[in-house]
Amino acid sequence: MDRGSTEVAEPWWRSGVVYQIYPRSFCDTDGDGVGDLEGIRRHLDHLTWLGVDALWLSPVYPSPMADFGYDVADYCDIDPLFGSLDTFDALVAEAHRRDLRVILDWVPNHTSDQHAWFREARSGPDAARRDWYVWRDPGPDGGPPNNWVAAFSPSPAWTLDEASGQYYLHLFLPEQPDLNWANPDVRSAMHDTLRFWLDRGVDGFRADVVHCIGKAPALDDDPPEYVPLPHCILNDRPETHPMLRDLRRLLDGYEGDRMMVGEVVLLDPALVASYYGRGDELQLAFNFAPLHTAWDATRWRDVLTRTQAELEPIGAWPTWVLSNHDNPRHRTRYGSTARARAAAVLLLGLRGTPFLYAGEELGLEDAAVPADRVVDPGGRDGCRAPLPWDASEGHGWASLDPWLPWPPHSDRLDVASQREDPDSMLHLYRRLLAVRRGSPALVRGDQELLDLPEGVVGWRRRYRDDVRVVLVNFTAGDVAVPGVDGTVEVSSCPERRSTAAFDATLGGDEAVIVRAGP
Ligand code: TEU
Repeated sequence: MDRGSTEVAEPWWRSGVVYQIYPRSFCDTDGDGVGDLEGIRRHLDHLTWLGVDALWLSPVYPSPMADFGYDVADYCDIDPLFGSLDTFDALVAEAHRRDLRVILDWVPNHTSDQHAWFREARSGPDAARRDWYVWRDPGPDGGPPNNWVAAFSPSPAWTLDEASGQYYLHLFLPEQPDLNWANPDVRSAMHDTLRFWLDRGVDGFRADVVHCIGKAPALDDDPPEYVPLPHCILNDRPETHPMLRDLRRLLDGYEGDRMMVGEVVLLDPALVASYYGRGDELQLAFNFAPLHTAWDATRWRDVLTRTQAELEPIGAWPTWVLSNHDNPRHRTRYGSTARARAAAVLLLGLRGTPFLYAGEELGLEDAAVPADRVVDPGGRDGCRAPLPWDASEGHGWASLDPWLPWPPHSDRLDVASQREDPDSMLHLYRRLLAVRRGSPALVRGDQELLDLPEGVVGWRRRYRDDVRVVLVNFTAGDVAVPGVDGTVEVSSCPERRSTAAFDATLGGDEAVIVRAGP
């Protein structure tokens, strides 16, 4: 049988690896201390050398930056801080020339309070776009209309508009009023914003807190035992699903596998699973339970088991992410380079689409941000520290004074220094990405969790006759792992020679990919 002819090509968002760029922190070329689109364009070679398939840009739209771009003032333009539509087009064209897909962050749940829509809505109860946002009269005690709590600080998700005496809803900052997706004009205007970028050639979107767009019509109180959890991590409504089906139809109307990965901040894989619909809602949804799982074999086995049990039966393709711009980096959370290296093997050995966060391939830790340099209302500055490109004082940035302090050890964890060192974290990621790309089992194979000694989690990936076993030792000491035969294709441990037969022992905090068979 000619196997080649029976292969069905996987869409890129299933077979590929996505690299998240936080544009403010990637590379500054104009000397204002903030990264820009030109800085991304100049470093596309880093991404192709590394071997990722797509880049996701955190928001680059015009914004007052109350939430560093997640407060969008205009969905159809680029903030001058980052460049222009022309520099954006040039970036997409160059990325595509290198076979890199580009996905944009799309922020559907809320706009900036400086968006023209909200300025108009706020002008009075009779404003044409009043109902584009969520307004309510005060509650019976004159306070907020319900008990919902905003993110970032335990304060009400409502702000009183003195002029009209009504409150408006914001699940995040008061500068981020929630759009009213129950209004068909809002849905249609937001669909237009997607078309604007799809027509420009972007390959898809990461949809910010997309599980929040549908809200209970009565805006009922959250159960008192959940307060003061922010409402954004509780909102899980049937109203959202038809909205997602509309978005899916819109994307499917375009050529070329356009996709949407939804940020679903519900920490239970069973809840996340529902956002894939019956294959007619999100193509991908983030699953953050693993990101919040400590370096512990029992907990990891549990979260892998639950994820597989929820997603596999419905044919939903998983996603894996250990770091992003909202959480301490996993190098910082896990506390050692050895663990961060093992985590890289784990992340790239799982069935599903991995998302890397710029700088994790360097093993960066969070920056220590002194009190007088804190800028984020959500306390997330540490993981947003700038990326060091070389060991010089300015680390390849056009300004010596970037908007946040450098992360620790920037003069040895920089890209240029690590490229010189074959044992570096950077080379480990590159090797893992190459090994993954070269193995149908790792890209598209099934996944079976193995019964292994305490402290070790592992799984077998298989596609036809291609087989890999991934083993992760979550303990600090050696563990014997009998019964896995084959050659070590990659190890997190620089001391272990790859291409050697697996000797049935894992070192402390070591992870390996074993290629089964001789
Ligand atoms: O984040 C959603 C969200 O709820 C969080 O991850 C949030 O950062 C965390 O709960 C704070 O502890 C998304 C974006 O990723 C984030 O950067 C934005 O601030 C937020 O939405 C609002 O748009």
